[in-house]
Amino acid sequence: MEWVIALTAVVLLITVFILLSKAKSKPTEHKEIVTEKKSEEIHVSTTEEKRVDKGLEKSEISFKERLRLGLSRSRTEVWSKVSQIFTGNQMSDDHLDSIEELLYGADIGTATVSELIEAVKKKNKEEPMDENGFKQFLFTFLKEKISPIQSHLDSSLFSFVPEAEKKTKVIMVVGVNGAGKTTTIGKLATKLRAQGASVVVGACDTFRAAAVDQLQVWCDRSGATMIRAKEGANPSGVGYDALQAALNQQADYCILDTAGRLHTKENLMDELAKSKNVLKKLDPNAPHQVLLVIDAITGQNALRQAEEFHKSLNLTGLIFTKCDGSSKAGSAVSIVDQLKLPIAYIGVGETAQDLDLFNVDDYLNALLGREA
Ligand SMILES: Nc1nc2c(ncn2[C@@H]2O[C@H](COP(=O)(O)OP(=O)(O)O)[C@@H](O)[C@H]2O)c(=O)[nH]1
Ligand SMILES: [Mg+2]
Repeated sequence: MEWVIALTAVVLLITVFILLSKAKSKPTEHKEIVTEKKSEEIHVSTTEEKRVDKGLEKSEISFKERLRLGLSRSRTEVWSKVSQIFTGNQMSDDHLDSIEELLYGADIGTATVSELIEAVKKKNKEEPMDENGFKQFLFTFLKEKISPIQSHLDSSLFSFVPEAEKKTKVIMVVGVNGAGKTTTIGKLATKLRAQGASVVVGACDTFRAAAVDQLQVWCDRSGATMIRAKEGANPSGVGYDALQAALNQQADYCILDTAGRLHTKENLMDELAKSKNVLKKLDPNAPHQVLLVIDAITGQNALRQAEEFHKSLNLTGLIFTKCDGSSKAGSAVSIVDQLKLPIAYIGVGETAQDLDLFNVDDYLNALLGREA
């Protein structure tokens, strides 16, 4: 009998010991996962969560997923609220008011909102919509607004195809201070170099030495040639020299960084126009692209900016940056619609992999939280 009690006590002791050691190791495992997620965005979709939990490096995440991750603020703070409006019912006048409010909150602009609301009313009369019907309607409406304008985009902006006759494509990048011009050029040079293109970058922001150094780092890393001048040098001269170097080297691309300026400063806008025109001495068709960088957080105010830049420079397209840092990523739709200018690239972070061409379907799916 005594030995039975002793054996039971031993078994009990072993069980307690195993349970204690399991309890000790669990919180550590959990802590690691939580810390890992903290460094990522807070609102991540299920697929992304799985990838992060699996310990995949951020560099292994595709651009589509980065876009979804980057637009999570706009999605959760604005667009996903469509579901709360409907609560299972069909659309009523109350719903319409809430939808109008949501669209203004998304900063998509008065003209586009009015047009959208009119179209919703008409469609709902013909065929009453529920939540899914409305989401589908929204997707189609927004897509039809921007797709025709996006179709004018020159594909050589994002994919390099070697041609028998070497021609240097000149891209001038402009915008207000801090919009993301230099970073975007760094990312773009990296992407084009990775496709085998030869790239010359002109550091025409001669006002700030730090901006030139920042660009030098990107160029050194990507293998692009950088043309720089002394601080305070004439920016038009640097642009000219950069294009001359690009033509001498028969480079595929010549990308010009410019100093940020406020669209209201007439003298600075004139200087930019001069920098653009001086390039024509070397190539009458240069620059082939003049792209305005817009920080997503600017929302509808970007319209005024863009109109002024367009007046001085005849822009060919836009670059929409920092979509990851704002809930206003949806404003891209009305900006494209109002200006009739396509978005060439969209930026959702600070690394080279966080920039890619603006794909309407991917952007709208990420914004509205639809499965592709
Ligand atoms: N989160 C985020 N930051 C960005 C993005 N693009 C640029 N930035 C940051 O914005 C800041 C200003 O960028 P910069 O390229 O120097 O702007 P510039 O004055 O227009 O040349 C830098 O800290 C960049 O790292 C983006 O898409 N997402
Ligand atoms: Mg800069």
